[in-house]
Amino acid sequence: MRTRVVMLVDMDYFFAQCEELRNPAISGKPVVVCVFSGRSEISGAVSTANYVARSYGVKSGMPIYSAKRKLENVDAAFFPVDEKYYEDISARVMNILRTYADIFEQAGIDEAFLDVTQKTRGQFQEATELANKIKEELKTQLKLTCSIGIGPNKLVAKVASDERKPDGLTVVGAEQVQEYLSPLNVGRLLGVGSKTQEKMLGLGINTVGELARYDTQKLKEVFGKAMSMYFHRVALGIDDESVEEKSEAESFSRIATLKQDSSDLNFIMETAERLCSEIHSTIVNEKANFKTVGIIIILKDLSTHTRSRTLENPTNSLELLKKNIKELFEKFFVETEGEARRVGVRVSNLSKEQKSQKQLTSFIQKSSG
Ligand code: DCP
Ligand code: CA
Ligand code: CA
Repeated sequence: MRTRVVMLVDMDYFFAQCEELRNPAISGKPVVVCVFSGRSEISGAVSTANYVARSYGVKSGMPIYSAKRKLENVDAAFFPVDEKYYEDISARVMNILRTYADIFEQAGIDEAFLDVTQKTRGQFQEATELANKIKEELKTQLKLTCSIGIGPNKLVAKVASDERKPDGLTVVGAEQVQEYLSPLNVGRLLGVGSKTQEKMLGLGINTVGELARYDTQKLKEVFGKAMSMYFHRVALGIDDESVEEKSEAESFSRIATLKQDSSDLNFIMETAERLCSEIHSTIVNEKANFKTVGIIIILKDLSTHTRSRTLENPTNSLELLKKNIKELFEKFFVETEGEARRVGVRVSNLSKEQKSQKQLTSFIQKSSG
């Protein structure tokens, strides 16, 4: 596989930086963004804090009262989270980032992977210049700072983006991966939470280099086959996951007119099954999964009705689609009088299919401990 150049752009202290943006008066003060639980005036947790507040020991996830205590007698600003506003800023950030990438993948509200292999002709030097341009544009257009990591894959780019913050830029060339990762604390790796780190410490593993050299058989005994294989590869800086554009569409639907008006389930399902198959092809083409399935019914009197249900897990199964659609139609005609003229099928709540089982993201979810 030829060398890729992958960038991870992560906004600095994002929610707090957004608050600074619209409240210029708080400039230079500690800023704490809080998720108030509503039980008492200060119950809840810190969502994030700017770097001034962090210098007092304030951290994401800590109880609000702890943050207040750390900032006692300090002129600090506390805000409740305003997700809608941050999403609006996020969309502007992403629109700028998108223009710099060959392939663009938003990975969270404040971060995105950019595959820039073609744009930079595989040159890390060119990628560095590109990263500086991105930083410049975010500063002039939006007055926001970010930290950027560049590496030969997502894993290295992500770790590197955390290296220098705020307003950092860290470049790890394909030949420098081992050298760069080896001395780092294992806690820096995606998927190594505090519990996992503790277990590794118990095995005498402190650094990524020590993890890479650790006996894989012994690792297996502690963490199981899948996780130990993942840890081993990650410690070596190996990651083949591609940067992938997420499906733009929010739903897919098909609708058709019945040969005759009907409330007969079997008759309706003949048409509905065809629609399911059509949607299924689209889903497979788009490499997408759906989690919500729905039906659309236009009755003889031209009134439109919709019903939907959300499944437990995302899927691309045609069988599951047909089964759920059938149940929805069945339920509809039990509850509702009338004959259908047109019927439709819809899937939504879409996500991109994970092609490899060893996807980083699927592992983080499993190993959040
Ligand atoms: N967030 C949150 N609770 C957490 C972690 C994060 O509500 N435990 C929210 C607030 C953050 C945003 O997500 O601003 C992005 O998370 P990051 O982990 O990227 O953290 P920040 O952007 O706040 O800080 P950093 O400068 O370290 O990236
Ligand atoms: Ca961030
Ligand atoms: Ca982030």
